[in-house]
Amino acid sequence: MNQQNIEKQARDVLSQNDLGSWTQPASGHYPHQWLWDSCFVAIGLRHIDIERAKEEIRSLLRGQWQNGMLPHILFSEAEGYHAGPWLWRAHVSKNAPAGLQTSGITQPPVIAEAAVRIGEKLPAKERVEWYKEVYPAIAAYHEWLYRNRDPHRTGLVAVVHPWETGLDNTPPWMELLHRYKTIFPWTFVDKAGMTKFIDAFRKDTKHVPADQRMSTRDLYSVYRIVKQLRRNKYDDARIFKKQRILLQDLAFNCILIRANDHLKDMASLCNLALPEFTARACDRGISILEKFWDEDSKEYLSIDYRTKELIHVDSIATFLPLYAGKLPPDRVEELLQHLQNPLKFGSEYTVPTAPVNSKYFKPHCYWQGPVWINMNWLIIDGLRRNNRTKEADELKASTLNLVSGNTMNEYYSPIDGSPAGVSDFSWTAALALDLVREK
Ligand code: 2M8
Repeated sequence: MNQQNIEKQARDVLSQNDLGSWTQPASGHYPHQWLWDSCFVAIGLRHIDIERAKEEIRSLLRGQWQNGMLPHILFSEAEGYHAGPWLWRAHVSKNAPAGLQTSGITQPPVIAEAAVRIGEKLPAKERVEWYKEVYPAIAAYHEWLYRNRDPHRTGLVAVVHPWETGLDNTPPWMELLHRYKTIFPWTFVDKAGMTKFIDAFRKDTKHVPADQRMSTRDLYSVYRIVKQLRRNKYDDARIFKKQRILLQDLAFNCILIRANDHLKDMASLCNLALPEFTARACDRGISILEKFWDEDSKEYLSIDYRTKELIHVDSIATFLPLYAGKLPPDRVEELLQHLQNPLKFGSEYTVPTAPVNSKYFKPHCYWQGPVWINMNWLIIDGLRRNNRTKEADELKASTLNLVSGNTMNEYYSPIDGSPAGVSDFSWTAALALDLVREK
């Protein structure tokens, strides 16, 4: 592995995608600002330009809604993106910000992690100033999540759209989606040979081959959920009353639990109080993850909010409890068995986003198989904090090898390591850089 080569490539990709105070995930295909992408970008940028890394976070906060939500996309003027402002029409909500177009949903709450990683690089006095600057907005965001997305106070938050998980077509979500019939007459469309005609309207497959993305049918179901959210004016109380599909997503909750720890550290350093619901979540810590544990398969799984049942479809999310906090050693062992099992997640290039024996597995299809660098980064961090240094080092080395022999792509095949998705992808660059610089 050539660390200098990685660093050079990473800097080039980041500067190419830098639009002044924020970074697009990739030019052409993703010309707007995404919530968790910018957080990962800031984690990498802190090594080359700490002030610019702060700007990346500040620019995300421009989009905060009045109720505390941080939207998953902040739109620029660029056109051509398949789910642009016209789809969301976020202004139907009284909470949407003025003077800026955003989506109406959120994404995994990595922002406290990014703020703290930047803070670690600052001298003590500046660190306190930095935390004081961003803490109120991030605390309001966590509080919104617990207040609005956990109406029955279960301790777990629910997501209202697959894009909120960041793992767009992750198997558990698609499983839920397929359980319900759509009104659209797909069977007729298929039989009449009209699918190709409908495919032609897709904008999301302009820069990547269609077989690397969701099926047209799934994509239209996903758009339909946006339409429902819009009709409910992005009002969580209405959405929780009416919407059929809601998911207590494992990955999202693990990231939030880790983020709560970071928020707590920021608060204590600045002598600030945690808001009510977030403080309660901090006290509960990772004990709440027991709800996700399936004793039969010895895996963590997501929960269908409506039926309260585990969804028996596994995905890479099963490893994110390692990132959430310190697990009992026997649990860590169980997870490592899955990680190293060649029939599941122990593919030639790890970690696949769906196990190779899953009915959903496709080596090049988005979040149903390919290796994504942000997922590896979270798992490496989790392994370290669970005292599995050897396994963390191995995964770090294989991740950097994958990137260094290739271009910085959106994702890679777990079978042969070939790069796929869009090229020159920002978080691949930023997190590879962070892994290279990790002490
Ligand atoms: C992908 O998601 C967007 C919708 O948000 C899309 O498919 O158009 C996902 O990979 C998501 O995790 C990521 O944040 C976004 C931008 O990179 O692209």
